[in-house]
Amino acid sequence: MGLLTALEGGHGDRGDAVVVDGRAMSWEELLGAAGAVAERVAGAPALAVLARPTAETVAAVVGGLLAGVPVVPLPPDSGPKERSHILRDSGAELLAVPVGERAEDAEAVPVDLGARSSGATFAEPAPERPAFVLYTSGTTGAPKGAVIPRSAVAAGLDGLADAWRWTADDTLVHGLPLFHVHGLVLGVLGALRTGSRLVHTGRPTPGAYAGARGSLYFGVPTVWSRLTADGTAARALSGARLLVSGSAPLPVPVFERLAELTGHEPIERYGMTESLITVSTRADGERRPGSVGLPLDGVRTRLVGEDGAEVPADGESVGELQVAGPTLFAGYLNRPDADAESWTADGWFRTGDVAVIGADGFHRIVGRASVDLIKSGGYRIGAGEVEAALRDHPEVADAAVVGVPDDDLGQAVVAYVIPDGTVTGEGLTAFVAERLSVHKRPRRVVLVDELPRNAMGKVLKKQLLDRG
Ligand code: MLC
Ligand code: AMP
Repeated sequence: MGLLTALEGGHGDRGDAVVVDGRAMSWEELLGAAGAVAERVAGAPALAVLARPTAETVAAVVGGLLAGVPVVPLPPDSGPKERSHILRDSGAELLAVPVGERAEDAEAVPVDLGARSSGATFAEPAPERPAFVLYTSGTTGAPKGAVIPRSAVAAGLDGLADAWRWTADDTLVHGLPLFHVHGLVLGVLGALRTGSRLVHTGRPTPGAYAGARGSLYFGVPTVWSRLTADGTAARALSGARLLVSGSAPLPVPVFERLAELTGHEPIERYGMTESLITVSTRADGERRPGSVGLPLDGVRTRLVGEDGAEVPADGESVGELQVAGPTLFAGYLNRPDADAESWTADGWFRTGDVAVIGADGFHRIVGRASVDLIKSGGYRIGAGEVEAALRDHPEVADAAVVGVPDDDLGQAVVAYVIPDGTVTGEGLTAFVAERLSVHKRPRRVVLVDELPRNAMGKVLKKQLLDRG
């Protein structure tokens, strides 16, 4: 059986199995449109998909997966610098776009929701074949392509179905972007594998969540925190079965307020692009504020100290979280250097997150090893990539970017810039937004005469963070 077991299993008679931003499709329609894409792209080395939150995006992704062609989601707002990097690095010459749209830098594959496949069938690709190449930020440089095997997607989704008792009886609701693990792998493929109905709300606003009448809701902490600020919308979720938070730490007050307003203690789960979801609290278990719970079925975790020795799971000792198991990616595309840094000699993946594990196995994420990976609204943003974009400006002498604690976004991107001319903060924000995805632009630019540095010349980001 294929990756999208329920979809391919032919439960085709539900008229609104997938609703994206108001556009409803039955599974039969989805399979028809996706089948036409699959016939068009079969044999290609990769298929980039312009990943707007639309039904066309879902059909294009499913088409690539049916044909066994690795799918490369392209953030729809990525500026030319980021976009050309993703297309070039992934080797994707085809770009799926809604029918009638053109693509200037790739061969357009038109996605037509009215199309029907000619009925060609495709052999199920080998489990080790890549399902996706997902571009994700490191601390420096351009985003890296994480190669995600089909077997990892299958294992990850089955682990979550088990932990969350996620079945075809659920209606999944979310409004997250369709180019990351959360919104795309869990939020679309999870529904098509378990057979649950999917309602994608276009944007993850409190009003849209309240109106969607789902049983299972996904959100990043910013979404949950904004929902709790709207008591009426939050109370509308009291009829749901499960609220799930992830992609960044859920503040304890938001957990508590959500429980108070909806009657549901949220599930918190932890993961990464590279590992998919590895740790979660369970539908039938304790949901502890500030804790991400237990490893999913088949996943192994350990904590390692700075000296390389394993740290005890005693609820107090802190170490870098390392993970192993069937949900892990195969490596970074074209980046043996990044692979060498990320994998240990004995085959564990170094998450870069710092954690504590209790004697009862519960995991608590306490921070990140590097200040240069920022999480803002659940988006992962590399300080180095934003700094490089700022330095491309002719009137910037130097720049340092930090993630400042922020009640709404978790962290906000703040840039300290030494100007070399008359440039303004606003001008620089717009300059970054034109080059990279818009969520990477600084929320605030502080113009300074110099940056604090240590004797080696390295910028002291801790000092910048202390300035706020
Ligand atoms: C934003 N705006 C700015 C700005 N930044 N304007 C000027 N300067 C800036 N620096 C604008 C926006 O364009 C928007 O305008 C308005 O301000 C509000 O922006 P916002 O505060 O960013 O809110 P919003 O756009 O609503 O975004 C919040 C959010 C979003 C939570 C919806 O951050 C989001 O979708 N996050 C999800 C990220 C995600 O899915 N991560 C998963 C990674 S996978 P306008 O005009 O548009 O209103 C992963 C693995 C795992 O992590 O574990 O899941
Ligand atoms: P990404 O690659 O965008 O998927 O981001 C992965 C990172 O998000 C992880 O390395 C963590 O730092 C962070 N993250 C995801 N889920 C959680 C969570 N529940 N609590 C804390 N951090 C999280």
